[in-house]
Amino acid sequence: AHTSFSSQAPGKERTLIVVKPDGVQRRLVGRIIQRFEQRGFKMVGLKMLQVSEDLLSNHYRQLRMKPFYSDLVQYMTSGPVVVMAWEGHQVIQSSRNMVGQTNPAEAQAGTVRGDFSLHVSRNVVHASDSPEGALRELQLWFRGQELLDWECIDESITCEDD
Ligand code: IDP
Repeated sequence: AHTSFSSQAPGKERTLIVVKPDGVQRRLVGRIIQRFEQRGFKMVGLKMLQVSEDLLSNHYRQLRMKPFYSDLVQYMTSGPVVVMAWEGHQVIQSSRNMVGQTNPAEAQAGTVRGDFSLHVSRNVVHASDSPEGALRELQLWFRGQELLDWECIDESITCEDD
């Protein structure tokens, strides 16, 4: 195994998914992982941690001026989170679709937020929103050695080489 945060290779796109403290408290981690596995994506990194305010202020640096920012920091540091890196064909866009709209009231049924949450300030999960965001966030949350390159035996069946 060797390190890589992103790759230009087709089918090798990577994204960051975080189960937020409410998702961990409510024991939703397994069900969220299951959705990504069943879709056909490959887990390439996984850990549980207590987020520092430093990491969070970097992660959410575009939101520092928002009125809800201090509540967001309190929420995100209220307990452990589970951080994952997932790889696969167009995983960044697909996982945004699987996670649903930021406000659970607007999230479609069938999405994580649409199925498991009610309120925008307790929306269970984070997913990177763009290739630039995914690269930046994977580098922020993981060390290179924590991301693994491995072959999954069904890859040639779930995804044709582009
Ligand atoms: P995203 O998580 O869907 O990418 P962002 O706009 O980047 O949405 O917001 C980051 C997080 O900040 C949201 O997931 C949510 O936890 C929180 N947040 C966003 N808007 C509000 C709000 O209006 N009130 C409270 N919390 C919010």
